[in-house]
Amino acid sequence: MSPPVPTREDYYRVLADRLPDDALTVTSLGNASYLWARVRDRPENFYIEDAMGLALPLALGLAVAQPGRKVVGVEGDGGLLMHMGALITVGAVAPGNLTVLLIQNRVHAASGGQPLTNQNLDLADLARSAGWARTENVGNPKGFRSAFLSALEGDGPSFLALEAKPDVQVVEPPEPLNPVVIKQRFMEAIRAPRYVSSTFGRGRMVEPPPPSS
Ligand SMILES: Cc1ncc(C[n+]2csc(CCOP(=O)(O)OP(=O)(O)O)c2C)c(N)n1
Repeated sequence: MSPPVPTREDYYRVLADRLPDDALTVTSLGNASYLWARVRDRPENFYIEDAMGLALPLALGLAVAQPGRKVVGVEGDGGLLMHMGALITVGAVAPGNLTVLLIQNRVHAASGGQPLTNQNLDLADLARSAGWARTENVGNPKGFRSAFLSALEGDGPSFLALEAKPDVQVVEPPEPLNPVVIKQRFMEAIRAPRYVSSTFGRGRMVEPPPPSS
């Protein structure tokens, strides 16, 4: 009998256990974010709502902007297929501090479980040919634990495709995710400068105030 396919939560438990305190996470829409908010909510989490396939490009931008921190992006396989160009761009930019966890459930879970256009792609192989430094297909939480530690210790970008059971049932986040609040909380946590616009595009970047003691 073949071993049971792990759930997204099985992997998230390992992630919560092993994530460095100052690491940034970007999670894709649906349960990718709702469940992560339940397992380990923190200001350094950026939860995406609705925009499919944008966890990877956003994580790439953060990794480049914050080279001193580890950045972990969680993307869905449907989202990756929709925005395949991002896979190629990461390979070209090659930020060493970026790790992407691909939840490979082979369906569009958050919209009801429709099968992917192609359920048999070896996405880790695609990432490898695009120039990612580390790529691995992972089938269980134990394998994930060691692959994730190696990814954190070594130079990336790392792409770990995690074989997971589809979770069509929507998980309730601890509270409704408000995109504006999520963005502001995240920007404060990473002390990101704020863009203040003015007429005719002459905006300026404003440094955040010093942290209150
Ligand atoms: C551009 C776009 N197209 C379609 C949708 C509708 N939609 C919401 S979730 C989803 C499926 C996401 O699948 P996947 O990225 O594989 O993540 P999973 O839910 O399986 O973890 C779809 C098609 C959307 N939000 N955005």
